[in-house]
Amino acid sequence: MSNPTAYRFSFGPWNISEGGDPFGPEVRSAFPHEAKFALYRPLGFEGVQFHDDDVVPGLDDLSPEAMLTKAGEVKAMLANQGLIPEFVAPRLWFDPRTVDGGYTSNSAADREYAWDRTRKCIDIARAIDCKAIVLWLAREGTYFREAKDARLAYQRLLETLNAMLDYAPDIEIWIEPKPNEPTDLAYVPTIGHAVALAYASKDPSRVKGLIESAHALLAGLDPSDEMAFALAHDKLGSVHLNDQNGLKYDQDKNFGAANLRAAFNQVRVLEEGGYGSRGEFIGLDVKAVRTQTGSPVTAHLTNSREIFLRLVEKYRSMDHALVVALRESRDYEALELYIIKHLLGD
Ligand code: 3MF
Ligand code: MG
Repeated sequence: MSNPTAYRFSFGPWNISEGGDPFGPEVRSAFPHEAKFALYRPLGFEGVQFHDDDVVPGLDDLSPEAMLTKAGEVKAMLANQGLIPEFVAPRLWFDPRTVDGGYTSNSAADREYAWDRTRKCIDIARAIDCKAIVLWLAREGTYFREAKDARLAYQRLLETLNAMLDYAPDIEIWIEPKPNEPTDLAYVPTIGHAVALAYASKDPSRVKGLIESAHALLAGLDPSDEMAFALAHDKLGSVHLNDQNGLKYDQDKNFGAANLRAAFNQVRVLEEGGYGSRGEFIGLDVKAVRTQTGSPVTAHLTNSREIFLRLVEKYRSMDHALVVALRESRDYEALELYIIKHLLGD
């Protein structure tokens, strides 16, 4: 194999959480973002995933100057810790003006808020030298399918992409698809939808996707195939590796914790597709479980990273010639047994 990829890893400050869930309050003490930055490198991570208000808390109430001053402080903090901002995502699901979605809201005033907020997000990204904007389209959907004109909603999403591309010719947009939660029915539920929007946009080379393993599973799809589809179109901007035990709430379990073979196949597809060779991050989006004590809790991050790297070793130590031969002879039973034995350490 020529020059195996040396992966770099990222996570977002929300991945070190206090354990609150819809049924109970926080169970661990809060840990400020500034203190979290110092943890990244020692834990084996160099990329930071951000929401706009992770960089500038309360940004809606600040003047543009104050917003950029705060972003400048964060840029200096990252530089001090040797960290790279991987992306900034506009948080369009907290504010009362986003109850019906942002870009697809039925209220013109709320759509205007979503666009203002998106421009601010891009300004913040530029201020911290970050070139990627992630769109997790959280509330762009409905709980009542008749509530919105879906065709119009998709047009509005496309208009937003084009407006973003015009506003900032130096950025890429990575759409993070998810089929449900917090809405019942979300627009852009799969990477296929995201890639179609990318091709329909005015600059397809700057619109890509971010695939989260659990989101693909919640759509009833195989994450490795979703990744392969994006890679085949050179549209895999990043990944959020994690796991999900069936069609439930969004669990964000540790990578490989629910289905090790599916995790192996994600690693295989990423390795085969050359993902990471241009500096793309292995992003994690894993949740700290409520039962874990201590502050901060970080084992879920280091464990997921270790599982990923162990699976990379498994892929690289596989008998690749045997796999080719078994594919050619179509002895898929033997292929499956070989893969499972290899994963078992035989
Ligand atoms: C939701 C998610 C989000 C996004 C993040 C960045 C909490 O299911 O996965 O993480 O990844 O908002 O877009
Ligand atoms: Mg995610």
